[in-house]
Amino acid sequence: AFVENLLKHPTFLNNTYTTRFIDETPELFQFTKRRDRGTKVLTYIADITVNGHPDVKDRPRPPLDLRLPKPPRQHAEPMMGTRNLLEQQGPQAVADWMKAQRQLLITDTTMRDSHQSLLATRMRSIDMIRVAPAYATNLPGLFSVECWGGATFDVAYRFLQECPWQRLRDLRAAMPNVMTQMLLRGSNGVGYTNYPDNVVQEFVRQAAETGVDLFRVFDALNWVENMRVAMDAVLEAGKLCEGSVCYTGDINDPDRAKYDLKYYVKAGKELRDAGAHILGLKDMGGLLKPTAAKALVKALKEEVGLPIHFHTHDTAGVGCATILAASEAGVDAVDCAMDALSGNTSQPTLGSVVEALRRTDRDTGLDISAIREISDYWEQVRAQYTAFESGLQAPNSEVYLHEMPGGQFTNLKAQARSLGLEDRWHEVAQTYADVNQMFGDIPKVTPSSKVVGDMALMMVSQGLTRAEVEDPDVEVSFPDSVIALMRGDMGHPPGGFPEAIVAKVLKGESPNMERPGKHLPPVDLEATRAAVSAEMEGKEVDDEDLNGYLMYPKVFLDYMGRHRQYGPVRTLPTTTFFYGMQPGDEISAEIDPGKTLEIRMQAISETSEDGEVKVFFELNGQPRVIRVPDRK
Ligand code: BTN
Ligand code: 3PY
Ligand code: ZN
Repeated sequence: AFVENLLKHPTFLNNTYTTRFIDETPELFQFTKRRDRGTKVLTYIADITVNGHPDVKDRPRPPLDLRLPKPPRQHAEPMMGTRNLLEQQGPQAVADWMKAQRQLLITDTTMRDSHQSLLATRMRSIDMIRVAPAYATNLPGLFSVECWGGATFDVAYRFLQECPWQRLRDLRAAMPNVMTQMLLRGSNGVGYTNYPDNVVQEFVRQAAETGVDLFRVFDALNWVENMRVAMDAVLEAGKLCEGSVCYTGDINDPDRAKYDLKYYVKAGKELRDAGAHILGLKDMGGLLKPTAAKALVKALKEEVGLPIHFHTHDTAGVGCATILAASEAGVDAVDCAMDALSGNTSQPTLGSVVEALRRTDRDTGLDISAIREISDYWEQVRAQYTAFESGLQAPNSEVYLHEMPGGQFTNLKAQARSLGLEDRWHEVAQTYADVNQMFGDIPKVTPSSKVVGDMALMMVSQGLTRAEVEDPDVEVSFPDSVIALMRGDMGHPPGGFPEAIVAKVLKGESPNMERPGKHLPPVDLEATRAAVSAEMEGKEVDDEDLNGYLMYPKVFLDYMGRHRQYGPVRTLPTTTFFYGMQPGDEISAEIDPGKTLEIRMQAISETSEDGEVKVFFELNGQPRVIRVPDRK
């Protein structure tokens, strides 16, 4: 019956169906397919229950009686918000409005940077989608919701077994009045290396189509030349282009004179001339101090003329102070995270900034009780992710030494742990600072920050000092990422890399001084689609999946393979996804709008002689037995 339905379906007859067509066309599943997806999901639950999820192995776990997080009620219909202005009058009108009005505009980063920086990017879509309608109705005055890009794209496929495009589509639908925002790493897309120009263009086109309104674009070495392809693609799509300069050093430190006020003003003007609607001031490490913020924002406002959107991290604990100083100097918009996921390596505390400005001339106008209710929801969500907490107990001024971005800090710490270097963390931090100086004092943000981190871990684990690495007579085997960086594969930092280290790393080979994308041949998109479709047992992949493949070929194909086996596991509650179920537990999973699996686990057998475990379920009232191998 399924095949009959499929053959009759107009989309199929038109030959326009895609891999998602089958998931999205529930009428095909009136017979066998629904049971198939149910069986797949039960297989996943059984497997996790018996064998555990590899990602949370040996990590602290949440209490067994944790309840499903309950989103706040919706106060009203969604009111007009920034998205409506963008849709009705276009991106320039949004930029003009930002400058013309006086409230401090607030971006909520909880669904992207905050969990990237606190929980290793592991927040699942369902925890976001369930609260998104409350954002639309209760906080329509937010400037934007950052909910996509950065590391979330690859982590969704790689670790969460879900499609990042679907996350975006669902969030967009649930928040029709507030702008969505993504972080785009310029020519590095949402990856760790430069992609061919047409891959970047195609990715931006698709992101705009699926639901991104505001693109924060940056280059890890602040090379505006290397941002043009991405910025032009955003402009072409009719969306808001926030060209960003990454803050590094200290404008008040004469020893870091390379990164002085003039440097940032010049970068701001270059970004304006490249077509940015908004100037992003991206302080990924949380290094901008309050007094410096006041001077910098004032200079940028006066000399660049674009509205300014300030992003920082609270790693040192002074983030709110810096935001308030920037606000006094006239910054137009700032990034905060909802209270329960704020502070430390995340963004400053949204509710606190709102309160601090209340009844001042920069009053944000946001409803503090709505903020508290949404934050209470996030508090319950966070409790499910205990396994991914970093253990960071307090803010720390050490960030001014190492300058690690907030989004890298907890990841690097985890990498250090896996190499047995956790108790030598402060050495890693000092070495990270040494590597930065050895590379010529560069902006450190994905992917340049990852290269500095790779080098630092390698030096600490091999007991190498900076002096030894720089000594031409000491043989050093450099990490691949360091070789790529020195070769110019990610472009060049202000002032270039020091000649001596380039010569040593490249063993005399000369680096490419041009924009990396200039030498990467365009990818044949349709040939790639055909090749990937062949891997998918002949089902033609759609544009979203093609873009997933183009960014991360292996990660995408692995995801698709697991999807065929486990089905739509994105719909499972988070504790079920990571820990499975216990006999007596009951959950629901809405696999399509209005189509819900009611799952009850009844019993788990002993392991049989041939190494299998039987897991007994009730699925929508019908008994089901799933066998899984005991791999423990
Ligand atoms: C992942 O591969 O990390 C996430 C997807 C889940 C795959 C499941 S987890 C239980 C079973 N054991 C594995 O190693 N993979 C599957
Ligand atoms: C990312 O690129 O993921 C970042 O968060 C950079 O700050
Ligand atoms: Zn950030």
